[in-house]
Amino acid sequence: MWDKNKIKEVFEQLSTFAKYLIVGLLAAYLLLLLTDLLFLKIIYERVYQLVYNTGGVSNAYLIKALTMAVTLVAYLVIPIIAWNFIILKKKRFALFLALVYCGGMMGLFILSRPAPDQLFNILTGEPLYRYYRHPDDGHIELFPADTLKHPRLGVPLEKLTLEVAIEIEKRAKAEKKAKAEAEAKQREEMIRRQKEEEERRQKAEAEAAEQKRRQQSEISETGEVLGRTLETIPKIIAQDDFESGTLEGGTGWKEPLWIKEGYAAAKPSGEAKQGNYVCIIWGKEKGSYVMRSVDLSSAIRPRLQFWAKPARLAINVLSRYNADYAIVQISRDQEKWELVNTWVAKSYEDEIKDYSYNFLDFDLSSYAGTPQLWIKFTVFEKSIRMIGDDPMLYVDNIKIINNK
Ligand SMILES: [Ca+2]
Repeated sequence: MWDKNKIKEVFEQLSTFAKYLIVGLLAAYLLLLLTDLLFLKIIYERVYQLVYNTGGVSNAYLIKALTMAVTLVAYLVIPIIAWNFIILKKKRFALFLALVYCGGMMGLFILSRPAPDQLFNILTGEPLYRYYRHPDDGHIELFPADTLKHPRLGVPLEKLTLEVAIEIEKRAKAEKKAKAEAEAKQREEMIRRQKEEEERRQKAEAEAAEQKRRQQSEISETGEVLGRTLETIPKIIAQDDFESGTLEGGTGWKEPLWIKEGYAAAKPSGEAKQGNYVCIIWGKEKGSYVMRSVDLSSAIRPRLQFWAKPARLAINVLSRYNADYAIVQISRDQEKWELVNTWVAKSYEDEIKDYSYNFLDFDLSSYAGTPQLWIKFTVFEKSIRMIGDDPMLYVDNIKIINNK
């Protein structure tokens, strides 16, 4: 029944068909591979654009790495989705997928906003915005590319073009420049105002100082102020309270110590008027003294103030005109002396008399301007003593002050 030749012929025909089939299958497989590659490319590009648009990653290599990772995951997951969702139609899987999809879209919505200053899709060159040009001032307003009409005016929006984009850039630059100029001008204005304010303040201060100076000049009868303010003038010009326990203490004097003749010392004593030490001068016939000088060239109505008391002043038993005495003097030149105070014995009883301290407050106004004024405490022994101590003068807490 079966001709050998016929069988051979059919077999040959089948063989030819099989050849076409194999070639066809191969071609289909290649096509499938190509489609797969295209699919991969599309996913890659999409993901690249998304990653770039997030603006969070700016380095090109990082973007590529991230893109490749996401692409690979998408490439592997999409067939699983297709199999379970499209072919098997699993309901739970569909629900899960829908939820993931919604979440993913929300995430993408946030991530897919264009990077700052980005107007076009960097891969496709498609504009990311539509625009509206305001007819009054030519001002260009941008909206996301999926906004078709102006939200306030309702007019249709145009797709962004290269020309408009360049115009926007130019306008932005001009605005930036104008803003910088305005800010610089504002700064200059502020500096100028501060300067003016400072000048005004200085002028007011100078005027106030001048007024004060004038007032003080009026107060000062002798006119020693000469433009100085009272605050800068010290109250105390010189002082010594002898608490150093030596004749080298005190402040403000021209000399480092009290110049001494005869017997004198700063002594610890219960007789001190102030503190524990007092200056004691023991008299001798030609006079024992301490003296020191002070500069009054810039003093204002100066005063000499101190505490003093004599002790054991006696009268001469042979001459009623001779008696111990103590004096305080001042002088410009150590030749002409002005007497500040005198203590002199007047009776026999004076020798044993318990003298009390005197506070002496002597006006030195007529010596203001004197570059050197000497102050001298002297004790003379004029009595003839058989027994007992010399006459003495206690001096404590000497001050030369400005009487402002
Ligand atoms: Ca003292």
